[in-house]
Amino acid sequence: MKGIVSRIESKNIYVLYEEKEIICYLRGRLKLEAEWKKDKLLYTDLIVVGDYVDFELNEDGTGVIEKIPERRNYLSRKAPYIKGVSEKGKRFEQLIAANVDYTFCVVSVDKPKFNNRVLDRMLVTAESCETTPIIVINKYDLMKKRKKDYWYDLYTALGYKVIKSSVVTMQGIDEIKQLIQGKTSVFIGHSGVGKSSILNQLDSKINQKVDEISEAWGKGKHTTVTAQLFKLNDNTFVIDTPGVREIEPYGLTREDITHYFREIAIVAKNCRFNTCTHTHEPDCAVKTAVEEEIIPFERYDSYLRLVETLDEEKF
Ligand SMILES: Nc1nc2c(ncn2[C@@H]2O[C@H](COP(=O)(O)OP(=O)(O)O)[C@@H](O)[C@H]2O)c(=O)[nH]1
Ligand SMILES: [Mg+2]
Ligand SMILES: [Zn+2]
Repeated sequence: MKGIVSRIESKNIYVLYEEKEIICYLRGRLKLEAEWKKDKLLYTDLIVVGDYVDFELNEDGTGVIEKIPERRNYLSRKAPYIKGVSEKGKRFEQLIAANVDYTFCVVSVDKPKFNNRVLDRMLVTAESCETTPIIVINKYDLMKKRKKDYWYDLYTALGYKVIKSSVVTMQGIDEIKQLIQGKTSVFIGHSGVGKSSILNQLDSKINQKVDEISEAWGKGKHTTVTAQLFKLNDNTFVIDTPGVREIEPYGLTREDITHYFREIAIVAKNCRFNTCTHTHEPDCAVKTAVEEEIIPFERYDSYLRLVETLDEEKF
């Protein structure tokens, strides 16, 4: 029988089959076969939410997964540093979801404060995993007139799809509802930006817990503990993810990062040296473009900081 993984809680793999969740386990043999995958941090990474799996039903109503599924793509991030597991500061890949069309990168105007570097990291993560990023700037009801639309305009100009949303005024919610039709969409973003709140508005089937105390985001509280997939109709799936402190792209080189900062990639072709790091070299077209405000300073700064995290890892 074929189903789709809707959530994973330690060894229990919940598989959605004909609108029911069936608790499945991995055949022991599979775990052995996967031993070579030791560089993948977690055993749960063998299977991830969004995977299509073949399973056999046991008499007690549970199921056994016989085969590790093939994936069209998967969204992953750099796993947090774990003492004893991450040798010599090396960080592993952690899967977030499989077979993803859209990665909704959710940020908020305020509470928590908008942070463009966090957004840029999510964008690079989404694109480098071959998913289409969609930016959601949530809590637009909290937007001060003075700051209005600066970030919306900036990212729209870069060619991203940007949605201004609010679950208070319901601005943008219909647009999200339309976009997700016929797709698998995963919602990522820092804890407290409103991912679960938005999902609750998309379909009456979804009833995710939302942080009740509005200040909870400040304390790093995570109401959503595991990724959870919802099937809205035969070909529409949405995935809520727990808020994480950091979403950093996994396994990228400096060149890759440059590639995903679209406007920097275009301009960098005109640097004098093709090894230009856009920091101290003469005739750097990127620095010139930043000075001339063709490349927004915030994007340049964000780019440099992301590249810096790569350099740190070499030690
Ligand atoms: N003002 C305002 N508050 C929101 C909005 N969306 C969510 N919230 C609040 O933000 C807090 C965190 O929401 P939650 O959905 O749990 O965030 P998540 O951690 O990203 O899933 C809750 O107190 C929500 O009520 C919004 O559009 N405007
Ligand atoms: Mg949540
Ligand atoms: Zn340069």
